[in-house]
Amino acid sequence: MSNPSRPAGAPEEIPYEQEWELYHNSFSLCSKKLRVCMAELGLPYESHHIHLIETGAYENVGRDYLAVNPKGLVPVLVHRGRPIYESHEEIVYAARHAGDRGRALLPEDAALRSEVDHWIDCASLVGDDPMADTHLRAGHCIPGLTVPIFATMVSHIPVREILKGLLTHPNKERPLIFLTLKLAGIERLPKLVPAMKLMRRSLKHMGMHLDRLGEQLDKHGEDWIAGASFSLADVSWMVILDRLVEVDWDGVLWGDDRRPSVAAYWQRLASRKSYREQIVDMRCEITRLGIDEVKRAKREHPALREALEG
Ligand SMILES: N[C@@H](CCC(=O)N[C@@H](CS)C(=O)NCC(=O)O)C(=O)O
Repeated sequence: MSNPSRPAGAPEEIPYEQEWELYHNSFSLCSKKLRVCMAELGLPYESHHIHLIETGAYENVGRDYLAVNPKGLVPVLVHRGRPIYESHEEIVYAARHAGDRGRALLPEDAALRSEVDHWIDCASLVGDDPMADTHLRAGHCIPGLTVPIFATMVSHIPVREILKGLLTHPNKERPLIFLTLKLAGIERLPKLVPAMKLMRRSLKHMGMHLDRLGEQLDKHGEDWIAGASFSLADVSWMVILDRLVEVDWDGVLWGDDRRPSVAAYWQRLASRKSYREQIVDMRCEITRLGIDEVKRAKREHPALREALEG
């Protein structure tokens, strides 16, 4: 099988001990997608947790990890030493190597498969600018909608750690954004005009994607995106909806009887064992604090709530 998304300079082989190994981060949405996928497929793997600055340190741009992914991005899935890049391709690769369970999550029937592919794609972060084209992909709405929790999480990271990224991170924009969020704090988010613009656009477009998701669920009236069977499309959307809940967007997007099919779908996703074990139980302390602090800031500063939710 070809490996089309191998970044320039990436290795063809990585030293390994287990058939499957996963380089991932507890908070990263794409990493959660892989953890849930591997659990649903019943594939055990060796875990290599890599810190990003939002969880405490720029481990992803250290020499050791750049030897795994020269772009410094997680997740990377390694199969018998062969690295696979891009989470939406990694989950398909893993399913293809997981026998009957893989065929259940990635149907062979052509019509069903193209439906699953469509919903995987819509939930993906593709290309070098995953904040562009928010109208095309729900996944591209996620960076903008994550800003409030970035602001609370980064309040627990020392300035000196964030500054290190100016020397080491290949994308200097990232440390600068985190520094700005650290100095402003969540209360002053409404004053950060470009961030607010991105957030509002992302919220509007996420609403449109969720409308389509609701229509898809209503079309067949079954539990999951492609019908009665849980598939990789649901894995991909579990992590999208989880992120919206983490950042307290669920009320505005599917609370108070808005989008009831999406609300019911979320309840089904959240009650899966893979969700509990691979997402909830693996949240780090900084994320747990960040979740509470977004809610508290919105309670204590009605102007902030108004600016975010409009
Ligand atoms: N298209 C890639 C996106 C990977 C990506 O953007 N990963 C983020 C976390 S979700 C990351 O590693 N960010 C760290 C950084 O940019 O420093 C995929 O789907 O795997």
